Amino acid sequence: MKTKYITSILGLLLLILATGCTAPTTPLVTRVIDGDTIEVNIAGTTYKVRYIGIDTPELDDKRPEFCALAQEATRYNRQLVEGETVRLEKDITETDQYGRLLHYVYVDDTFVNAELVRQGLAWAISYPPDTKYQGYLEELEAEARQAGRGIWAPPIILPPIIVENVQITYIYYNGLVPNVESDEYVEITNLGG
Ligand SMILES: [Ca+2]
Repeated sequence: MKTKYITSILGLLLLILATGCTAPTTPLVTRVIDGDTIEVNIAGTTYKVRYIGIDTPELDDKRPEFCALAQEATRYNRQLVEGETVRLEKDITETDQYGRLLHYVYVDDTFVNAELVRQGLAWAISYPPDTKYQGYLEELEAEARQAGRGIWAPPIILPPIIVENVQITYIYYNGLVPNVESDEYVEITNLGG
């Protein structure tokens, strides 16, 4: 009776050792920070991962249209990777200036960086020397732009804003291209005599 008891305790211990003490080495996504940054757990350690080859709008952007797209990119990223085990592929550089791991991220056959660009929720941005898939990402960006998805949605006409006798008739922001404002302009009407 006693021997049987000890045997079962030993069996239980072995089971715990076999399962609980082996931390999984496959990266598991524990948190989605925004459209292009996640946290992964690899063998018990948490790392921040920044997607490479792309950039998504920032959640703290004061411009409402950028902020809304940042939220949409975060939501879509969450849908793709949250709670999933992923495959991480590096290019040349290991980490950025903030110590984040720089990676292309895959869930099964889905290339996450590319899907964000395809949906118009990320720009294809070249960060040399990490440019392995830049041609492909730019093709997807052209496709998203052509289809007017997300970042590339057609101009939005805002309600009129009147200051003194000057009315801001339309604000166009077709193509929210970072640092390049060429597709954006404001139309003003002078209502005074
Ligand atoms: Ca970003």
